[in-house]
Amino acid sequence: MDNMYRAVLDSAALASSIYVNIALAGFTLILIAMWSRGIRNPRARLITYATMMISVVSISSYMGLASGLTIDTLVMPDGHPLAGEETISLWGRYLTWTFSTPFILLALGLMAGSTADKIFSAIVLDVFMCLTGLAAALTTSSYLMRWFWYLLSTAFFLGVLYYLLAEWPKDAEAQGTGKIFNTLKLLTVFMWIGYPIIWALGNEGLAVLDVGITSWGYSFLDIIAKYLFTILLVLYVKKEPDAITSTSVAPATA
Ligand code: RET
Repeated sequence: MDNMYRAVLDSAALASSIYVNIALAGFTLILIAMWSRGIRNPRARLITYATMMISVVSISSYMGLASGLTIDTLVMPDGHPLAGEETISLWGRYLTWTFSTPFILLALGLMAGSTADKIFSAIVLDVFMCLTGLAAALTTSSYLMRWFWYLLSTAFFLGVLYYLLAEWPKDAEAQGTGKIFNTLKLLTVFMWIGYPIIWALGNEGLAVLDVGITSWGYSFLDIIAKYLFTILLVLYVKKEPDAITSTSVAPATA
C-alpha cells in the first residue's frame, strides 16, 4: 500500500484514532490560551506555555499521521508473529513524543519546584526513551534487535520514573505543591506505563492487537496523559499562582 493517507481513511478505527486527537488537541489549546490570559507570575506562565506546547506538538504529530507523511508499511523479520507480511507502522508517533513528552516533564518539574539539573536529566532520559522506541519500531533486520531497542528504551523510562516517583515528590512537598503534584504524578505514571504495554501487545510487538486497536490504545492514553493532564494542571496554576513561588529553575541554595 503506497498511499498511506487513503489507508488511514479506509479504516474507521485508524482514522478516528487520529482525527479525534487533532480536534481534542485544538480544543485544549484554545481552552488553555483563554485561561492563561490572567496569569501573571512568570513561573506560572512558563508552566502554562509548556502545557500549550504539548497540544501544539500533538496537532502536528497527528497531522503527520493523517496525511500519511509519518506512516509506512514495514515487512517484519523472522520470528515476528507477522513475519514476512506488511504491517502498518505509525512511526511518527514515536518521533513526535520526542518533542511532546519533554514539555510534560518540564511542566511537572517546574510545578514540583525542582532544580534545573534534575529537570534536565529527566528530559534527556525521556528523549532517549522516545528515540530508542522509534528505533525499535523501525528495525526490520532482526526480531531480536527490535526487542533489544525496546529494553533499552525501558531502561531510559525507568530513569524518568525515578525522577517522577523519588525526586520530584520531595521537591513538591518543599515547594508546597505536594498535593496537586501527587495527583498529576499518579496520572502520568499510570498512563505512561500503558505505552510500553500497548507497544508490546500491538501490531509492532507481539501482534495480539491489530493496527487500529493499537492506534486507539495510544490515542486513548494521549487523551488522558496530554489533554486531561494539561487541563488539570492549568486549572491549578490559575487558581493558586502563588503556590508556585520560586521564580527560577536555579538550584536552591542551602
Ligand atoms: C515505548 C516502547 C519501548 C519501551 C518504552 C516505550 C515508552 C513510551 C512512553 C511514551 C509516552 C508518551 C507520551 C506521549 C504524549 O505525547 C517507546 C512505547 C518504555 C512512556 C506521554
